[in-house]
Amino acid sequence: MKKDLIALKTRALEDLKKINDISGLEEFRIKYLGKKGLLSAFMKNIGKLPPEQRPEIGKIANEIREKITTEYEGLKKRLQQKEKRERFIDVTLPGRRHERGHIHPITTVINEVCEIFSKMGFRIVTGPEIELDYYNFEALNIPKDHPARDMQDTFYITENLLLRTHTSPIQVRVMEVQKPPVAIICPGKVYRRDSDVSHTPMFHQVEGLLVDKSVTFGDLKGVLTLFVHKMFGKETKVRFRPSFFPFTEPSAEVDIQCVICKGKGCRTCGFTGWLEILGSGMVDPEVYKFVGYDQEEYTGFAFGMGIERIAMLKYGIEDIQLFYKNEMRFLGQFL
Ligand code: 2NM
Repeated sequence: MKKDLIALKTRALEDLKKINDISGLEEFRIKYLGKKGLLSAFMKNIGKLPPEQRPEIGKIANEIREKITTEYEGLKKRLQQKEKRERFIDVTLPGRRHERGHIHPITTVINEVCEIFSKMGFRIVTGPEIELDYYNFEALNIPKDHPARDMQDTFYITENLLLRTHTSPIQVRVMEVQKPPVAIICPGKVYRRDSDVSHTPMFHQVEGLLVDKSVTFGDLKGVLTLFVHKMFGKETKVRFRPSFFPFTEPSAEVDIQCVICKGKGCRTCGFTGWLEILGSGMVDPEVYKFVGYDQEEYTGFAFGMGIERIAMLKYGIEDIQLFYKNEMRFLGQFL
């Protein structure tokens, strides 16, 4: 009996050590100290002992109950204090800072380009990113077997529906419903199926179109030279280099003197001293057939540029992927 009591005490104190919350402690109380608990069961059995043993065993039992109760109360107090500490809110702690939002550098460059052309009288027009094959290719004189239509470049949704690969379809849509004079500037997202270190599957373009009576290649050169001077500074040298697009004839690519090495030759300009910044040309009369313009009455020029490229040159950024990683240490430089 005495041995059993000592064993019970040891077991109780061991159990108590393992308890780390109030609900565990309540289980302990019921098991050992409760009315139907182990200690009460012992106490009831004392009456069955021979009378000469009762006082000694009774005394030990009482001492053990007191010891367990004291330990139980002590742990209860400590656990209650711990819970209180965990609920406590320190109102003097500084709040968590939230970054203030700002305009993305690509948006800033789009806005700058659009403002320059706005001031020259161009109207800003946007259009759908999901386009018909007809507006993205057909009406732009890009034939069915042209490499630009290849599955490798275009995200097709169905046979006739695709993600636009340039913003020119906006211009076709405008020409369909508005007769000249037309002077529009069309910013937006475009999609192409190439992604490697120097390409992203989505990027931004701004394209422009001006059609009227007697618009010349001289007008194209004048407008685009003015744009370059406003965008990169009046001292920036410009050159027009013959090129080819299915929707313009003649076509020209516009280069500026390298903004990094000032024309001396460096890694950025491939040691040519020049950087290509946009494509342009006189709108091919074939395009006018699709929109119902009289080729004898009207001429016009169009141009297009990739905004990421302009932004990289303007800010000296080497990695195009940085625009889309949402790293605040990068984006935070353009507040
Ligand atoms: C470019 C380069 C040259 C262009 C042509 C047209 C349209 F609709 F008038 F035919 N829009 N955009 C064009 C011309 C775009 O981007 C490099």
